[in-house]
Amino acid sequence: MINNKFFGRKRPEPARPVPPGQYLEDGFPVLSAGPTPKVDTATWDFSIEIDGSKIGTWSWDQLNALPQTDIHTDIHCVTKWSKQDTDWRGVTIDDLLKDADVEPPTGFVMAGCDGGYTTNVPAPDVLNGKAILAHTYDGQPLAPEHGGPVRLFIPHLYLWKSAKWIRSLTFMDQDVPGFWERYGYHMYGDPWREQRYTND
Ligand SMILES: Nc1nc2c(c(=O)[nH]1)N[C@H]1C(S)=C(S)[C@@H](COP(=O)(O)O)O[C@H]1N2
Ligand SMILES: [Mo]
Repeated sequence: MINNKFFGRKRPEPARPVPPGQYLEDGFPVLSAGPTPKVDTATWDFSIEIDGSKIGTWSWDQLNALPQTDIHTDIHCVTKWSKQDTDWRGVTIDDLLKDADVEPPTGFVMAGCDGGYTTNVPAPDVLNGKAILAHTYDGQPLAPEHGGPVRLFIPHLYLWKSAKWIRSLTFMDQDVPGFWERYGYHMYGDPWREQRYTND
């Protein structure tokens, strides 16, 4: 067998197609708009608001006591790198809503984070197992620079929608632009339709 290493370091071969305009990355680049905040799991909490009312707040221990969901998937950053076969563990938004005993909301949702970052997605895109609050990556606690202790993870959209250091989800009727969306990033961000910027 001919070993790729013989020819020097190469970009990995895709195990399956990557979205248009993307290349494969085998490292895990860090992209943050500001410094990595210090988040203490002893005081951390996460809350969900629907139409102006807080329907639930969870501590770190409460989050970990809920059913845990594993996601094995590819991830796609708008800066054009994709990474295949990544492993994440966390709690689905469905299980949080079930725990709060509320019906799945409609409309849109804004993610809020320590450090002030925000990002918006339609409500259905965080329901039906499509998104988790991730606390584990590749079997290890999620590193602070990648959003640990807890980040939102929405793998079917560009990674800027996966808000690091998440503290809240706010469901509402209107689709309001978040941090990067206000600077011209797409309101939805489907990598397979190459929705990078506002008019894509
Ligand atoms: N809170 C917060 N979440 C964030 C960001 C950020 O700056 N702050 N950057 C976003 C962007 S633009 C990308 S591409 C991904 C990068 O995630 P990574 O650093 O784990 O690769 O996080 C997203 N989530
Ligand atoms: Mo990004």
